Amino acid sequence: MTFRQLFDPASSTYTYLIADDTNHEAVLIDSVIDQVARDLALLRDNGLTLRYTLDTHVHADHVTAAHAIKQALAGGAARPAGVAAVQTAVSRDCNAAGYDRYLGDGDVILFGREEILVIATPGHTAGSVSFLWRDHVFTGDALLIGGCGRTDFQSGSAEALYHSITQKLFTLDEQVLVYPGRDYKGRRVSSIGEEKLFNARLAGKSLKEFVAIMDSLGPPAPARIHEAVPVNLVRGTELPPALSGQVPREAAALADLDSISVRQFSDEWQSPALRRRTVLIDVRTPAEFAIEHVEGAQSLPLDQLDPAALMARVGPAHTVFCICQTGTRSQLAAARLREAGFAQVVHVDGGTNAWRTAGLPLVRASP
Ligand SMILES: N[C@@H](CCC(=O)N[C@@H](CS)C(=O)NCC(=O)O)C(=O)O
Ligand SMILES: [Fe+2]
Repeated sequence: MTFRQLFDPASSTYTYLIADDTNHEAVLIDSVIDQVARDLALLRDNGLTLRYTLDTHVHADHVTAAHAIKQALAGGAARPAGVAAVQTAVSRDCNAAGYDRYLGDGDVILFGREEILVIATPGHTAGSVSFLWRDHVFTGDALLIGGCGRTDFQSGSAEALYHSITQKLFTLDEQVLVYPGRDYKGRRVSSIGEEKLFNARLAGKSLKEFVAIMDSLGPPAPARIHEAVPVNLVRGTELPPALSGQVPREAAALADLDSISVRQFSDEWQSPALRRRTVLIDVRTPAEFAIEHVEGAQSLPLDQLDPAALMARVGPAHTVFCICQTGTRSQLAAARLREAGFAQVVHVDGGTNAWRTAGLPLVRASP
């Protein structure tokens, strides 16, 4: 077995390489775009065949190298018959486009004779997962050494993170080694037992205390967030030329988006006066919309969103509310609409999932 913990100094994030000894198949976890050359050299020098690039979540501070590495390897020597291509994989709850495989809790990733179990650990982002391999758990930005990821963007939730850590990660054997997605102090590895005892945010803390700690943080946004999130959501760096020109402008618009909680929006949405000067667009796929949606929402899937057509229909003075499943796609849609000249665009934080969790009514397809 080959195992490497690799560091990207610019983002202070870790990438992990695991390879099986029997057939030399490998996986990379949380690769970083600035380190593609390093990772490709490591694979080549160790005679490894990459099977998967796994992302623990949609990163906010760096661009994933998943798609670029896949592209680089596809351009290399022809694969021997029977050797599978690299697959990019991320949780389906990230709502990121362009991956080959969308993961859910309990899924298993196979390479050589090794296996990795996917554990959904939402909270830092709604789509964050951890990967359990042998006695190693790769926790991304959910559980960090002595701390945890922030919960103030990307549909993060302190409550969800508390449950993910205390009810899922902390129920693993105390000997399991914790390999985090980042560390700013050079710490490389911890264990479940150590984190249960010493983690400053979680050890001995109630949910209420943890939420109060997370609410008090107010950290500045990651320096690269407005580049990283839109790019990671839309296909790493493999953006089609038509879209790549748009990303920086969308990213700028993402910087000052307005958001509204599901409860507040549901209250305001009752008002007929508000509805006359407002439109609620649901940017999920028609299939998702058909299953359940907020009453009065109009289905306008993100990949068909034409801001100019919407403006011609409703006028630039209309307030546009955007909703999706978790609050990720709605931010992208809102940024595009802002960029196109709508004066007031608001995305509904947490999307239809948060709406349902809050016990608010949804229009459902009849069984
Ligand atoms: N200074 C960093 C901050 C990055 C940041 O906020 N990272 C998020 C994860 S995407 C986090 O939760 N960091 C944990 C921490 O700061 O303790 C940057 O600008 O990139
Ligand atoms: Fe993160």
